[in-house]
Amino acid sequence: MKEKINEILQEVESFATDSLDKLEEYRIGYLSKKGKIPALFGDFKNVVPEDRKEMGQLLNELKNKAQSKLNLLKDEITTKKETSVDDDIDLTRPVEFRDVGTRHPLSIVRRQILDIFDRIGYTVAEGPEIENDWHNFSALNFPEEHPARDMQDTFFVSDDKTPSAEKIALRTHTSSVQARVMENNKPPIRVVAPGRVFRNEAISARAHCIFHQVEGLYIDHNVSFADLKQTLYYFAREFFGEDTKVRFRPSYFPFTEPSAEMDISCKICGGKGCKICKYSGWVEILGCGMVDPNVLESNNIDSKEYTGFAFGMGIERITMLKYQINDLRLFFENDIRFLKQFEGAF
Ligand code: 2NM
Repeated sequence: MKEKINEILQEVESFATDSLDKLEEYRIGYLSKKGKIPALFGDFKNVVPEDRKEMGQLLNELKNKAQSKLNLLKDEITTKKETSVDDDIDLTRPVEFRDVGTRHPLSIVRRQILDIFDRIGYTVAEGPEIENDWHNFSALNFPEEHPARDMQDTFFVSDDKTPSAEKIALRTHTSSVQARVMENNKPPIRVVAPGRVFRNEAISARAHCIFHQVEGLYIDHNVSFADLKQTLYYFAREFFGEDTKVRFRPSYFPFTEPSAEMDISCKICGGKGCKICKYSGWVEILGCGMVDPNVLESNNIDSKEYTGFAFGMGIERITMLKYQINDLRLFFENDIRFLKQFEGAF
């Protein structure tokens, strides 16, 4: 009996396969009801009582070893199958880049704008998105009762219960950056300030509570309205094309006097009139004006010695005009089908 057990034990221990069929043969041969091991259990009744304890132990050991071998091989074979590489796959095939994003159209246009102003000597200035009342409003000649200072229009970070004496809000324009530039630099000043701004508005196809601006500021001796017009005419032609016409209409902003809005001839219909320009042949692209002497004085610049002009434009707005995008919300969704259309743009 003992010899028989050792013989089968050796067979079990030396058994190896990577085929499930062979493994099934092994199971039937050793472990099934008619297999060799149960047969040995059948012979157990013939063992003399003195040997029964030892034989019982050996038999149980054999049965356990055979069973765990079965389990082990089964595991090995099935996991190998799952992770094995199919010979039909061509490993040398180049990787296909699918659904990769692109540079965002707003980033593309921001860069184009900054580039155009860089060529005529403007540097880029940046500042905080969370701003105090002074830089966002007071230094820019916004009167104490101006509606922009209202809860309805501005997102306030501080409230009556905030321990700080300062009123803190999300900047509503990047003019706050210009205020900081004036505060810290002597003229001549020539800067553009790109950035995110925040206004408490309901989101629609035409408005969003977060959008992007580029504002410009030029301060020096003898800066005139003619300088402003020529600079912005240069910008319009560079950005929208050489055949672009411009016109200025009087307007109002707290920080400039006089103030104006600049229109360009409609790029869609060439000025003949269409839905985009509301059949006027013109579309508004920016606001501008001569910096109000109060603004210069608030920022320690002598308004008798210096004059300046400033302008501001919404990046979303002029991107929509340039690429004929009709819904502002597309800029915030990052839908790959939208972004793909700007592939290759810089
Ligand atoms: C605009 C329109 C007109 C502007 C004014 C200033 C500053 F800081 F100099 F006072 N920065 N930007 C300005 C002027 C902005 O945006 C529609």
